Amino acid sequence: MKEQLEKIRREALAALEEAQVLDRLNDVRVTYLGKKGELTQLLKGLRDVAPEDRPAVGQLVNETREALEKALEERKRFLQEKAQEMRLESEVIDVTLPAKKRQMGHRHPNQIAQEEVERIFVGMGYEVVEGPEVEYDYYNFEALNIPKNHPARDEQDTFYINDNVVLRTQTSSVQAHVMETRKPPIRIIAPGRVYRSDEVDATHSPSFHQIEGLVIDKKITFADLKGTLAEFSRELFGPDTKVKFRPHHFPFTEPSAEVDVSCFKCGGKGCRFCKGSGWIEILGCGMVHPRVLEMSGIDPNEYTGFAFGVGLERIALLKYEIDDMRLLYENDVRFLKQF
Ligand code: 2U9
Repeated sequence: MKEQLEKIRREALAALEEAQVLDRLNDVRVTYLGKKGELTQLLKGLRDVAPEDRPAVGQLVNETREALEKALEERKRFLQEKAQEMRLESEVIDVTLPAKKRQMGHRHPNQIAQEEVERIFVGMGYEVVEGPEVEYDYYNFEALNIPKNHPARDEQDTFYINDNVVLRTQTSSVQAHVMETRKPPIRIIAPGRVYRSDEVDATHSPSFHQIEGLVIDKKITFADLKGTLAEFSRELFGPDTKVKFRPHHFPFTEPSAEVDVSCFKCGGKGCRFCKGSGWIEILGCGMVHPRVLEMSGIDPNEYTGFAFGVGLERIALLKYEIDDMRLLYENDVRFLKQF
């Protein structure tokens, strides 16, 4: 039995020595020290040993078990340390390597144009208001004096969600909400994305951006409108900019006008940029139609107001001399970072 014990001890120690990974150590423990392990089996044979020899043999078995357990623990610690060392070595960071270059983002030309227009009007005391892009037909059309049978309702122009809900075609819907919920004086601008069922080309897109403005108070006149938009044009295109108001028609304003600014490339003499005319069209405007005021619960005998609308893409294209609107939507960083 003594020899058997010696043999187990030798074999077990050799197996431990050979074990290179922690999992293997467990196999060795099960083989020699486990419930059905070799040492346990040997212990069962103790009953065949002469009673007088049992204490000595028993002690020998225990010594062997203790020795193996100790060796197992030591090997375990050794393998754990080795694994830790290997992990640290593989995870080492070379702090001397050059850092990855971080790509800086860039404001989109539309965003730059929007912030510029906002800055000018906020400077004149306007408040910036936003509203939903999915809108009730009522706020997008009816409240702006565009009833169901109006030609401006041409189905071609609008994305309908259902009979009563549309993707807004203008941010005027935001102003219609404000008029309904607030009392004058009102002085707001509403920037945002709008949708029209247009084919994509160099000057059209089914989704573009506007800023619309609305002022309502007692004694607001067309002179206030002219002064405000002339000041806006000078801020945006330079102090020598002249403005020209051409009569126009919008259902929500009366009278209505389109505004041209003197060409900021040639100063109004006429060049390729302004197609020889000396003028560039930039926005539409007018005095808020009395029926629009009435529909929102504002008395047109007491209050008057003016409104205007600017296409932001148009401003961005003009300011940066970009000749194709599609470039604004392709998200090519090489293009966008020029502005
Ligand atoms: C209310 C009443 C009237 C907003 C206005 C325009 C004229 C206009 C265009 C500019 C270029 C749309 O993006 S565009 O195609 N807009 O010409 N917008 S007056 O009139 C309003 C707004 C709100 C309650």
